[in-house]
Amino acid sequence: MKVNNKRALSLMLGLAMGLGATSSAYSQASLEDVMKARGLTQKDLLAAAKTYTPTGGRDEYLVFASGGQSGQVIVYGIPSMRILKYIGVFTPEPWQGYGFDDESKAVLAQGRINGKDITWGDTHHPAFSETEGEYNGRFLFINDKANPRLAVIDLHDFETKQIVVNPFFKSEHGGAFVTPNTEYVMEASQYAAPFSSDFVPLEEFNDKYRGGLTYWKFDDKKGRLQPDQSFTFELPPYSQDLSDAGKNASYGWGFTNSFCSERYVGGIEKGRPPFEAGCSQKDTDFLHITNWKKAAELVAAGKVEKVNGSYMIPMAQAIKEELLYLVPEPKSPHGVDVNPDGTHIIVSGKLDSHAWVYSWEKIQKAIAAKKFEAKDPYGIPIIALKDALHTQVAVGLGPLHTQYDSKKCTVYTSIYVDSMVTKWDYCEGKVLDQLHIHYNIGHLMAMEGDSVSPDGKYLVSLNKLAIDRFNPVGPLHPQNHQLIDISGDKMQLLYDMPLPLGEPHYAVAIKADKLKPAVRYKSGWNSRTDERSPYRTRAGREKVVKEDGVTHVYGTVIRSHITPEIIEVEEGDTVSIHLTNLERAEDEVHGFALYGQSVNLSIEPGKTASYTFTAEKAGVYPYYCTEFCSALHLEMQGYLLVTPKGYQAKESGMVEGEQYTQADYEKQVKTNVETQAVIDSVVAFITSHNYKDFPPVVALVEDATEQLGFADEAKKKAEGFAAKGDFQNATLWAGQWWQYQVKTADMGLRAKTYLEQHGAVKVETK
Ligand code: RUQ
Ligand code: CUA
Repeated sequence: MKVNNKRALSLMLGLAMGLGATSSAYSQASLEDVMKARGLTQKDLLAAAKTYTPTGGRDEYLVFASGGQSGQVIVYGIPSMRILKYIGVFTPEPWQGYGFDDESKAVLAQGRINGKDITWGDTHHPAFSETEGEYNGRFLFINDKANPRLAVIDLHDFETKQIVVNPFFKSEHGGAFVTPNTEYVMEASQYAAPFSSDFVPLEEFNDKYRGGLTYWKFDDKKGRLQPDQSFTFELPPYSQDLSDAGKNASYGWGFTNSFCSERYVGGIEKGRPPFEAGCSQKDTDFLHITNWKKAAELVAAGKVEKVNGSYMIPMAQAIKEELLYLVPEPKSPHGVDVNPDGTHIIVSGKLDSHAWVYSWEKIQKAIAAKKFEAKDPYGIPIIALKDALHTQVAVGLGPLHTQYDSKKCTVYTSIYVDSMVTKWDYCEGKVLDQLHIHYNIGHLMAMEGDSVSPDGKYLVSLNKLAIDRFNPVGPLHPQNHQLIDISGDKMQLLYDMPLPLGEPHYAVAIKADKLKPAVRYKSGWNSRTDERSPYRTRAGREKVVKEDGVTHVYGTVIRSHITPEIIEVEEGDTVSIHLTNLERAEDEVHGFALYGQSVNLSIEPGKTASYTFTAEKAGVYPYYCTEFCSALHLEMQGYLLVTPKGYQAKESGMVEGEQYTQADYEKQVKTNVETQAVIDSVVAFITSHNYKDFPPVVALVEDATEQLGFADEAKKKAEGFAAKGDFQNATLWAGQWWQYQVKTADMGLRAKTYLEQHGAVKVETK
């Protein structure tokens, strides 16, 4: 790749600016000077040129990273490593109104456990929806390890739509992993527990504690998981861990590994050796192989019983129906990763220095021939290692996860203890390259690495420790994601990105052009149910009505106005405020905050968001828009007046702070006439160009036209009062007329700029 010198130079200048007074680099003109001043090498410059994205530039890939204990998903771009969004999933996120508006509270409420609100999550593994094994860019799934739940995020608007709670598990880790057509999303338990919610003493661990693997049915059209069609395999209490779905050759099967198949239960308090000793005695644990396709057929045929309202396949049935097998795997394994054509499965043992490559062909042969070396204590057939293994490769100390390259047979394995990435060939069984990372890598992720056709190009190492990589910010350090160029024979470290939300366990990257996010909702939209909101309101139809004891405020927001401006309720009333954003223009979001209430709404164009509360105490409660949406954003305000019970308003009218004369009125009108001239010239420019070919401009023009309509109404009112000699009201309405003009002009100018910058051409005007 040729380095663009101009770009690199401006990058260096930009970086140097950050150094301020301590460096003279800012004023230096040549690249060489800057390099010298900042102590940069040629290699640094090359890395910079490979990642730097100039203003307005876009990334080739978008990464969706787990936000770990933040219960969120973090979205960032590759190669720039710029963070684009946090998506609230299991945790309230005030900027997005998530967990604050009624609509999203309903989503979080789906995730209650035993009736309790759980307002955080330990997210581990995001996964994209797939079609024939390719990421289709429509949905993202992510799990919560602490409280076994799965969430569905719709990539049309990057919002969480659904949370489901596992009906059997008390903890999980092996999710989310999708089958090649998103038929199912896998979720495997982690710490064994009774399937019921009763107390069962630890003495009954072997008999009553269970692991499991749920296949959640996904309805692609509805975009929701279907709990009533999902099923769970009952599994031994082996601490099932990560999973992966078979693909191509192994389509229809799933793979789940486990640790602590010793079934050791700690109890150091009772003088017993601790968990970690008891859980690492055996040289091998078990890889579980499940036939989900056949299991789904049994469910469809009505051959599987429901327990607690959910399909559950007991071990005895799974064994009898030939749905479940075990294969020994390296000691205390972690990742299990199926290769793109589904012919091989790679498992790494945290306490082994080898990655083990299994052959699906061999496994299938053993299954077909019913060739098993033994049965486990629960009667599950065990396939002998020699009948399943393709090869073992010494990759380093503490191997965890493996990602596949676009090049055949090439893989990358994260080596936790040695803090490095090992590139190796799993067909030939040889190591190709190794790269040190900083520090203690967990997962690693290649572009579209879980699909049937990985793109290679870049690898991200998701490190457990940052230690000395960034400016210290206290004992809690940022996380460190390192970007690695894998396009050549040798891996090259390009960039360190501190992530201030952790711990991001896993991430997935998709080609950015596969995503088609919306810029606005259909008007009056409940984004969480993806239906029109019953509380949607159109301009001019705002109202306050009492229905079933609830005061419903049907309001609207538009630059720079909340309607209604004054809401009056009585002490003790239940109030439900519904606000619809009337804007169509891209990025014109309004917020809503109210004194004394824990609320912030994010009302994107078209959205209707609601907030319901009890007005417990009489008083004055200002509210306002929380997004700096327009020049008069600060004036986007109002009052909720909670009157005491039985309050009677006084007769006397309102006395305004200022008195206006005919001269004031005429001065305002003069300004308005001048403003109109500006608007006319902008309109002339827009309509003389092919603006209809630019959807963002069309949206702006629609909004501007609406504002101009409001301006006209205000103008008529002003003129009416002026005719009656009421210059107080005439001046105020003339001021409002001007406000609408200003908003029109603002949108018009934005549209004009857009056209100029995007090569609009002149058209014939009649
Ligand atoms: S984890 S570092 Cu996937 Cu939860 Cu492996
Ligand atoms: Cu709307 Cu500020």
